[in-house]
This record gives sequence, C-alpha cells and structure tokens, in this order.
Amino acid sequence: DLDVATLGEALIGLDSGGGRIESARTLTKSVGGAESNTVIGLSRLGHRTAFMGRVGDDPFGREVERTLRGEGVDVSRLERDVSRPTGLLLKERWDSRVSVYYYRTMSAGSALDASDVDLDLVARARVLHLTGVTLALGQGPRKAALTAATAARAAGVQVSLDANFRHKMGTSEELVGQFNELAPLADHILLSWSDAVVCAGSAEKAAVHDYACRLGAPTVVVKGARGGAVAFVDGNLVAEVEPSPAVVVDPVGAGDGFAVGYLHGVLTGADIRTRLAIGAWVAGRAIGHCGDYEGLPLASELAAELSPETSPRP
Ligand code: KDG
Repeated sequence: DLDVATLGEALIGLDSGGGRIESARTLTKSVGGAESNTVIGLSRLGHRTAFMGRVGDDPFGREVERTLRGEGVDVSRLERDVSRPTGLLLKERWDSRVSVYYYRTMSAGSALDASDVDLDLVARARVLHLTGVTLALGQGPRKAALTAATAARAAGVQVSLDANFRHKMGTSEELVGQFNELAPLADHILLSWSDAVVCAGSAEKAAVHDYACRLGAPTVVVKGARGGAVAFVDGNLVAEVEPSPAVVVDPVGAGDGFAVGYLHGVLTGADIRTRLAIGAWVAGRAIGHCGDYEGLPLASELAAELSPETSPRP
C-alpha cells in the first residue's frame, strides 16, 4: 500500500531572492531537504509516499509537517524532538551563483537514528529512496539509512540511492566513504556528473563511465553537467538522453527532480530510456521555479508532456 518510503532531514529554507543575504530585508521561507523534495514530487505524480525523520517542536517544524502532509506525504513517522530545533538553510542567489549556508549542526533532523526507522513501513514500500545528504548528517542518520536499506533488501524492496554529495558537509573522502558503504545495498544509483567525478577520481568521460560500470549496482545513472543522463545496466551503457531545454531560475532541487521522474518511471514499469527522459524533464521543471520543490509537476502536467514515444508502458 506504499510506493516510496524515505528518511532524512526536511528543513526550512530562507532565500534572499537574487540578492546578498546580508543586505536582504526579507527572506522567502520555504521547505527543503533532498528526500522530502523527492517524496513531494512523487506524491504529486500520484504515488503513495512516506517520510521518516525528526523536526523540532517549533513553528518551523510545524511548517515542515504541514507542507509534507498537505502534499499528500504520510508523516506519521515524522517525530517532534522537543530538545532540538528544526534545521535551517540559507540560500543566496547572486551573480548567477547559488550559495547555501547550513544551520543544521544541532538540529532535530540531524539527530535521526535507527530507532526512527519503521521497519514495517519500509517493508510495505515498493522503493526505499535514500541520499548522501542523510549519510553526511552524522553517525545516527547513517545508521538509520543502513538499517532501512538492510530491511528493504530483506523484504525485497528496491533501494534507490542518490549520491547527492554536499561538500559543505564533509571532505570528498568522507562523502565517498559514506556512499561506498551504502552503494552495495542499492538497486538504483543516481550520481550527478560532479559526484561521479569525485568518486572516479577523474573528470575523463571514459574513467567516469568505467567507474559507473564497476559500481556493481543493477542500474547506475550518471546525470550530465547540463541535464541529460546516461544509464548503465549490469555494467553496460544502455541509454543516454539529452538535456531537456529549461530556463534556470533556481538550480537547487534539479537532482531531486531527476529522482522523482526516474522513480516515477520505475514505479510505472517504464524502460530505462523513458525513466531518464522523464527524470530530465522533471529536473528541468524543478529548476524553472524558485524553491526546492515548488516547480515539481503535477500528474496532469506530466501526462500532457509525455508524447506517445516517451510514454511509460502500462
Ligand atoms: O537537493 C536539494 C536539497 O539540497 C535542498 O532542498 C536542501 O537537502 C538539502 C541540502 O542539504 O542541501
């Protein structure tokens, strides 16, 4: 009765809206978090989703909970932590660059641990989605992700892992080490081009592709620097799609948008090329709007977009 379960830290984002943070008089408030963005997007496309995590017992925590619930995500396992605040991130878009500042070190979300994982809920899902952001939050969240992934595998639930490296949250060595610990449990691995370069230790296309082939997961997707993606199934390059033309308003959330489209394809039985094509299109939608999840499409918008050629098989 559940399509996708996830866990991680959902937090509040404050965006300076195209100016420097220090001179902004107002900041636009919204909800962010890689995993929560992804389940919001999947919920919009008609899938049943659940989010496990912690927020503070504060107004921001209530906002996160209300937003996720309002988007149709099951938040019955979103705990209120009375001793820690909801995490924050500040976003500055300036000179065509986006800088992100985290205020999450002592946050409720980063106190996530294995006891927050509802093993029955994981076993009821068709896919468990995890990202490297949770792995980089600390030992407790890492343990939670490993516990969930192990339970998913035991129950025959597919595991998807988006590397999603955040270089403000750890050294490359740490991020790769955390990713390598979980990767053997994943059925679907998503890597941005820059994540793949860090893992492969080379920016040469051949070296990156060789790394993806050697990863060993049934499906490995490497997303292109400007959208588009290439997929490796059982170590063979099987599909490649071009970037979907998109206007970039706010690039944050592109990767989550790709995961939404890709997993929608998995859940609807689409072939690998179609999964990539939907992923690239949803990523384009995500970056065309301000906010980390706001631009994610509704099911009717995806249906209108899909031509017979890219339409998922029934
Ligand atoms: O992928 C988008 C996320 O990065 C954003 O919503 C916030 O999870 C976040 C992070 O840690 O950067």
